[in-house]
Amino acid sequence: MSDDLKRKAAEAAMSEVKSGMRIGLGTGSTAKHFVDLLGAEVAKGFQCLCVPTSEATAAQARGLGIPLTTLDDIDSLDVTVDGADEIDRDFQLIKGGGGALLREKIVAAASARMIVIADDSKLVESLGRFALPIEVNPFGLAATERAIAGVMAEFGALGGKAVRQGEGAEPYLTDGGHYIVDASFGRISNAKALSLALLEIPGVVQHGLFIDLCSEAYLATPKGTIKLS
Ligand code: ABF
Repeated sequence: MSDDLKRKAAEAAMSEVKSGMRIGLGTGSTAKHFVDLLGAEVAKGFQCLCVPTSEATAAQARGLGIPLTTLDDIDSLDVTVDGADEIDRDFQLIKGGGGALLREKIVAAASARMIVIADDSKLVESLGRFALPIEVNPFGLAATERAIAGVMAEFGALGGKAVRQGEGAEPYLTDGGHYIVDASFGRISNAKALSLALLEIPGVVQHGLFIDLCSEAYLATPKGTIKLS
């Protein structure tokens, strides 16, 4: 989808940030536009204190002179602006295709508001077309993958297996030093139950289902940007 639409969604979300705010900075190609736009405002005197959701976003923000902090140093954030892989009309999300889901979820949970920015191809009637990224501890990987396959069978993804991100002996490693495995569920009809079932698996660190964390989104379409809330 065009980078121009991603930029438009990011521009729309800029109207939500006010000088003095504490802001969570998302990860991914759409969030990157938002960080660029915020950096341009900071250069003109806009005041903010931000928590990045990945090392990549931290590096981008530092390069733009955006003041950064951590959730160890502040209690909460006013707003987080982040991308998504899928969003449904109940504001349930799949995130983490870019591998940053753990920090993204920690930052979103510490924010009074989470605003998703995306092009309208991310809006779905039901979640699940996009494979669900699951962050797992490398220890006991095969046992964790078997347990995930069990959950997949339980939730209707018969015969499904989780597939590790990365090539052969070089698995993708998250900022936290974990692996990401992708699980294709097809249609996810009970995201809450699936979330709980996955979190019951000891080797699962976190997964990309974001439930009850977001209630606003700017979706850019070729005809203009719409706000869902
Ligand atoms: C992050 O970036 C992720 O949670 C999600 O996987 C991804 C969306 O990427 P993009 O904006 O590049 O489509 O928000």
